[in-house]
Amino acid sequence: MTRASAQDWVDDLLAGDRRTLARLITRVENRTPDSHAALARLYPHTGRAYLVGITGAPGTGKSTVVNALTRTLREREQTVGIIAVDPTSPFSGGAVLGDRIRMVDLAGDRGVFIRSMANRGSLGGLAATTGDVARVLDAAGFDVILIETVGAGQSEVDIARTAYTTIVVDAPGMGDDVQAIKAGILEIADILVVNKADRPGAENTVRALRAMLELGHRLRTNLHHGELLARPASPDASIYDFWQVPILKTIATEGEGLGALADAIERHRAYLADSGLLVERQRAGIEAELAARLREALLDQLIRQRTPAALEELIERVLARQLDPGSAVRMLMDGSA
Ligand SMILES: Nc1nc2c(ncn2[C@@H]2O[C@H](COP(=O)(O)OP(=O)(O)OP(=O)(O)O)[C@@H](O)[C@H]2O)c(=O)[nH]1
Ligand SMILES: [Mg+2]
Repeated sequence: MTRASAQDWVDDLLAGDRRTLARLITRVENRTPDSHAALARLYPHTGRAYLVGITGAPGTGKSTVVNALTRTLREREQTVGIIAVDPTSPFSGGAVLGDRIRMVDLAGDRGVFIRSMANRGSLGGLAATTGDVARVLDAAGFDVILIETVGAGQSEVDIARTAYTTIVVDAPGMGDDVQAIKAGILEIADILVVNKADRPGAENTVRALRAMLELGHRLRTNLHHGELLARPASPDASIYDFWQVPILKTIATEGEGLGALADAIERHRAYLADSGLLVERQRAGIEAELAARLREALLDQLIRQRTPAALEELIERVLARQLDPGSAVRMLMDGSA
């Protein structure tokens, strides 16, 4: 893609061409050097879409919730872009086919675009790529972008966090009362969903989640008081922290409870906009993204400047206790290694 053709691609994308959309996403996903020009050109056309993250333990029904929520949003005349970040299979190294099969019934609708992304290798890179794919969908004019990740680790939680509203999905009968707690993702939930409410134990899951929320809220309140006492003049955004995380029950396979979920997303969106927190979240997101990209670029650059043998030698010296890891890094930085 030359600079001129990057402009053509972006023009076609803005004009609503679906083939261009799919091809551009593939290039962005593969991080081809020429996709950077297209991303730079389409960036001024982004910032209109509303980003919603859906995360939770494996098998809680995230994809089914995304599917059913998409139907509800379509009934409300909103267009929906979906990014499903699949866990890497240690065997195939590819995307989980099941997601595509379950979501295929949405595929005929021009107001919906679904992209499955395999999580190959670096998760830090995946977070950046997911953000870029979301920007392509944003520029293409989708009203809402749903990003599904398995809440299995910090990096995947970070991906969900790039969204403005984060939904954490739990379900009864997952072998543990509250699966979400184990992954430490409760803190990032703006909305909690107990899916599979048709199953026994749904009420217990709701109760357990409510107890965890109340405990977390008390801890946070104490912390805020501590901060406020220490820095009374600080215009801390936490004074706006009065969003009550709703716990909603859904039966995604039956499409039940999805209207209430769509309403909750709308309420949270209004809350973020009115409190000024939306801009805060966006600014924090940009800061985190710049830091992550810089870290990756610098690491890349430093490693590319050296031969594998030189790095190997450095590792051997650290292993032999001739050099400590901190000094090894300083030598890499100042070029003496
Ligand atoms: N009984 C019942 N089953 C459901 C419900 N929602 C989803 N399921 C089933 O739960 C299983 C897992 O659903 P998925 O939507 O693939 O779950 P997921 O969280 O996306 O799974 P991963 O992406 O693999 O982590 C499927 O067999 C669904 O049919 C529900 O509300 N009730
Ligand atoms: Mg899924």
